[in-house]
Amino acid sequence: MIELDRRTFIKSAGAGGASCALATLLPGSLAALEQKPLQGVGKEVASICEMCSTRCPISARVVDDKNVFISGNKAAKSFGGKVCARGGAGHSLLYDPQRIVKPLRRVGERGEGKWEEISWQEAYKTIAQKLNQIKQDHGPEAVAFSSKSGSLSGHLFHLGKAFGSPNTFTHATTCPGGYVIAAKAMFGTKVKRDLSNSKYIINFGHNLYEGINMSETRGMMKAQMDKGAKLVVFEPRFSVVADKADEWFAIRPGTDVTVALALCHVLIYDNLYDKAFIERHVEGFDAFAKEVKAYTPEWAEGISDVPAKDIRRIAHEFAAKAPHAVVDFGHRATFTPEEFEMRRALFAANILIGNIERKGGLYLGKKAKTYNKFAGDKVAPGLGKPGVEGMPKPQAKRIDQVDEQYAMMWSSGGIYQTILDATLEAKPYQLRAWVMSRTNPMQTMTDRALVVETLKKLDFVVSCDVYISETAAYADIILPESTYLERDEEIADKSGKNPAYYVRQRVVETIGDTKPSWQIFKELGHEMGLEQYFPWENMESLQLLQLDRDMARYDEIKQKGYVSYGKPLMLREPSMVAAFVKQYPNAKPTDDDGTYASAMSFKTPSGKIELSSDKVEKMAAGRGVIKYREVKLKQDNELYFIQGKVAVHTNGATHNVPMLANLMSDNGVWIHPVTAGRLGISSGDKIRLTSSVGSEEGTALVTPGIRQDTVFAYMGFGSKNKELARATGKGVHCGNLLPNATAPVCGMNIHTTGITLAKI
Ligand SMILES: Nc1nc2c(c(=O)[nH]1)N[C@H]1C(S)=C(S)[C@@H](COP(=O)(O)OP(=O)(O)OC[C@H]3O[C@@H](n4cnc5c(=O)[nH]c(N)nc54)[C@H](O)[C@@H]3O)O[C@H]1N2
Ligand SMILES: Nc1nc2c(c(=O)[nH]1)N[C@H]1C(S)=C(S)[C@@H](COP(=O)(O)OP(=O)(O)OC[C@H]3O[C@@H](n4cnc5c(=O)[nH]c(N)nc54)[C@H](O)[C@@H]3O)O[C@H]1N2
Ligand code: SF4
Ligand SMILES: [Mo]
Repeated sequence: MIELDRRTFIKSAGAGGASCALATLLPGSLAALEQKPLQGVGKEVASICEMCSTRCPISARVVDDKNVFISGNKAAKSFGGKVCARGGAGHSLLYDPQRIVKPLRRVGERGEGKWEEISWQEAYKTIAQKLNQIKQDHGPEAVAFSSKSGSLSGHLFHLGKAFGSPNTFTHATTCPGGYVIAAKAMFGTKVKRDLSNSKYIINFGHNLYEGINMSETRGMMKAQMDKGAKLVVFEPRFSVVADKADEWFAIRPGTDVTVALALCHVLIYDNLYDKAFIERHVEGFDAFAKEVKAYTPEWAEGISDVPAKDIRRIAHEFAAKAPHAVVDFGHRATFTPEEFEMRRALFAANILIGNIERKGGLYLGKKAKTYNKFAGDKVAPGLGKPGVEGMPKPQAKRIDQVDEQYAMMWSSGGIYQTILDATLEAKPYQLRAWVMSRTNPMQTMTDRALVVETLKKLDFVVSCDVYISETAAYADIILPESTYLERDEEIADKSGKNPAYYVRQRVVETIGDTKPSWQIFKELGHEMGLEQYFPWENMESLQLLQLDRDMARYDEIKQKGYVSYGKPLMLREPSMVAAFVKQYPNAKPTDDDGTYASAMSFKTPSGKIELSSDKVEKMAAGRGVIKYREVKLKQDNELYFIQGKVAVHTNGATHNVPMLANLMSDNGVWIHPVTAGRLGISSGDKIRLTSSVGSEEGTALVTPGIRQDTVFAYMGFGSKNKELARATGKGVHCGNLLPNATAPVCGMNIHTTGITLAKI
């Protein structure tokens, strides 16, 4: 057993080679193993990146037995054969001496940093005994399972369901929940944006040039650089997207909904909207138009600080480029408690100009089944979902389904932060254990102190990670997962305008005693006596089940890594439909106008797009029609505190990856010169940020690129556990300043709050 006390930590962190010195002390870390040459498994292996959950297709090879060179998979055209800086740094994670490569058991208090190495068998046995005991005493629902979505969450949740618990959670309410629930309410399903073909893009704080998604980022670059698209950005600070925009408006945080509604007001009352489209495909227009009457640009200016004349002009410019224009509905949807209304208002502006299934607008994903139906032919093979018969039906209700208004939340997403309420206040019943994988809520949920309290109160906590993350530091057992470069996973659907599949494949032989998620949770399932629910032998047998044992297809996807079928199709785009019909002789006959408009259907109660919704009204009275409600995000004497992504780090995940930590290890706090002057603060000064729940020390970065009433910090910094040595204590910990609050209907965890600032 090795104890890492604060003095040892500071001593080693102060030295030049700090990270290695510390790592040699850490039990279960890679540094403890003999460093052998890297063994690749093939010359060039097509796989999938996991440096962030965008999961871009990559191609990787081992160079000189000691490094992995990663580039984009050229077969995936929209990704341009490229990776971002984080994607290129995968080898730095793989070979990091501080990575954990042995299961660990806590031997001190939670969070104290005392660990011992144990065998996998011992880890499984301990977890199985603990969880089965809790199940026997309190029912399976007393255990929550959480993971960032992806292959890993699939396997963890399968275990959770086999165990009988309904309580499975992804990061949904800290990220996409707002726009996904808004899309479900309006379109009945998720929608995508066709940025690359857009001639006019209106962007509300979607910073694609730092919050990177290779395909969308490149799409927007292409639109701007090759096609001369105009980009208008509403953002409280001068982000990189704002810097590359034609126009930037420093909007007041949390007030985007007013500008979006005012754009809709102008589109409707200046007669700029697509009446034919509305008549044919949209329900609830009249109620919406009536509500929006009061939401004039002048009204919006008073709340958002965006000049009314600009809102009016932008609405006209936007409509002039219709339908090849788009209001980007954003990604991280946690700016305001009114996220549901805000994201619906952004969708509404798109619906009004009829850009649905048009180039440069919004569209629905075309998976094999849909695509083949239109082609009248089996153009793309499907992908099987190997299921297991007789899975137990959970007896208890989910902890987040206490109120009808949250009924649209999908069950493998869930309202993540309700784990805190259920543990601390037994609301709606007592949680007793939390099994998590690839998630670091201590950084990425809100109110760090509350998360600590929750983890301390639980009877049992398991974390599966590649590091002793800030959250894993409070676990009883840590399971070391192999990095993505060392593991195989299922074939995944990557369909966009046409069907596509891709697959993660192991690039190098496993280093250390780590395992992939599918194996960890299967083996744990066996130990828990649930082996009947895990009939597959290994990943290869799972993949073959997905492919209906088609060996030719198996070989193709393993060789290419990414396979797409057919031509891009947007149902209302005449040129695309014409090319499609030409290609497929049995294709469904088109309408008279040469499109598939009449075949467009939506999974809403009316089968149409619902601008206003009876279903929503029944779930949450007063919300059937999109409406503005005032919110108070800060006290009058406070400043808004907002956050965002930085290009060289991912969420609460990469701050200890050596190469990326070297690039950036601190997050200066952006403050406007007028605000800084008033408080006597200069760039480089040590400052204190204080909110209703926490206080953080940081370094000032005085810049005119932010509103006077707002401060900004990149998220994910300032880790407080000593094991994450390269990140510990560096910068402001955003989650420590944010109170835990939940938005209506979509359940989002809110990331904007009020703070006061002072020079130290
Ligand atoms: N390099 C990098 N790329 C990533 C990630 C990463 O961590 N690092 N994470 C990935 C993930 S998980 C996601 S969800 C996406 C997220 O991508 P984005 O949605 O772009 O995420 P953020 O950078 O968190 O937020 C965008 C911007 O919103 C601004 N903002 C804050 N409050 C408001 C407001 O009230 N109104 C407006 N209009 N703007 C506001 C912030 O200043 C920030 O610049 O990025 C993905 N790509
Ligand atoms: N204050 C504030 N909070 C935020 C945000 C913000 O902007 N501000 N952004 C939000 C957004 S958009 C998102 S998506 C969430 C993300 O929050 P989370 O879902 O918590 O995910 P990450 O922070 O991306 O990664 C979590 C953990 O995954 C581990 N990990 C990395 N690779 C692997 C692997 O291959 N296997 C396993 N088992 N573990 C691995 C990392 O070490 C890390 O500890 O955070 C949200 N929280
Ligand atoms: S955006 Fe970058 S880090 Fe994220 S998956 Fe793609 S290449 Fe990897
Ligand atoms: Mo996210």
